[in-house]
Amino acid sequence: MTNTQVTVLGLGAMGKALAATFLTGGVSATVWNRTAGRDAELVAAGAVGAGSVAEAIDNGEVIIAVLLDHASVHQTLDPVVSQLRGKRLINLTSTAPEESRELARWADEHGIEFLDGGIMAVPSMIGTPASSILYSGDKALFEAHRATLELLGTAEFLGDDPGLAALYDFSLLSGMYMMFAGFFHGAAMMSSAGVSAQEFAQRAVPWVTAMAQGFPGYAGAIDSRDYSAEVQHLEFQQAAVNAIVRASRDAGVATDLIAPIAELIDRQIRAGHGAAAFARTIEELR
Ligand code: FVH
Repeated sequence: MTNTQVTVLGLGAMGKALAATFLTGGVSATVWNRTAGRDAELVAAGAVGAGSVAEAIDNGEVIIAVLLDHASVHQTLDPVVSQLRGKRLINLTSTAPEESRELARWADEHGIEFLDGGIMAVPSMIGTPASSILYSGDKALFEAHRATLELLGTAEFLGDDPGLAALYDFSLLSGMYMMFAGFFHGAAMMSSAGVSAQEFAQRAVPWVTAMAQGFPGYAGAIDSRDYSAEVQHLEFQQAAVNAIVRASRDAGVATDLIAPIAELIDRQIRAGHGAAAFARTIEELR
């Protein structure tokens, strides 16, 4: 139990999960949502339901914004900026790194302490050991409220750059989206043979899990820029990916997802790197 007075702005699926977890952990929480009436369960569980953003901010020492996006954070906080002076603002809204940095500058200009966070969890995971939240920005703010933040999930401070947590968040999410899209592509191919997505998933989970073990090896090549390869060089990968493109077409599956990977490999080969390792395709991206 901590004695911090927390205010949660935004009672979507995530805001509700955060507020409920604070209450379960014995933290006093005031809650507010743009659309009225979404606080009923939380109020029944002990939260103070604020009738306005201004009232919600007045009640809180630490203000947590968990809104839709960067624009909604400004739409909510700009009108009450003078009241935020001297308060501590933690932004858990998914904002792009530059947007988090902009919020940090805005907060600084108005005398508001600011910490940004990236939630690496879905609402049902909040408050469980599977939940992790990455933070960056004001370290003193993080340390002062670490115990409260730990109620939500593992709390990790990454550095002073207020955009760093969001950069990690969005980089991890990019991997997630491409992984899911890869699964959809494979499932579409398998459906051409009447295999259900459920059946395909049974094989895809252990396969992708095993393949993820290759990340550290790729990372070593990327960090050192040593792309020498004894086997499975880019010309080998080109043949493999082109075969997947053909197999996709034969199965009547659109190549929108796989074709760009073939294109990255082709460009590297055209640039004279056919004997290099697959990891060299990162040079087409950065
Ligand atoms: N849900 C998840 O799995 C992910 C996990 C990782 C982090 N994200 C981010 O968390 C932010 C909130 O997500 P959410 O799941 O709570 O989202 P919704 O259920 O759609 O609720 C959105 C809330 O934002 C309010 N809102 C929207 N626009 C405005 C605005 N212009 N001014 C004030 N509030 C606004 C909305 O209010 P209302 O529509 O009920 O009036 C909801 O409270 C988000 O950044 C995720 O990317 C969640």
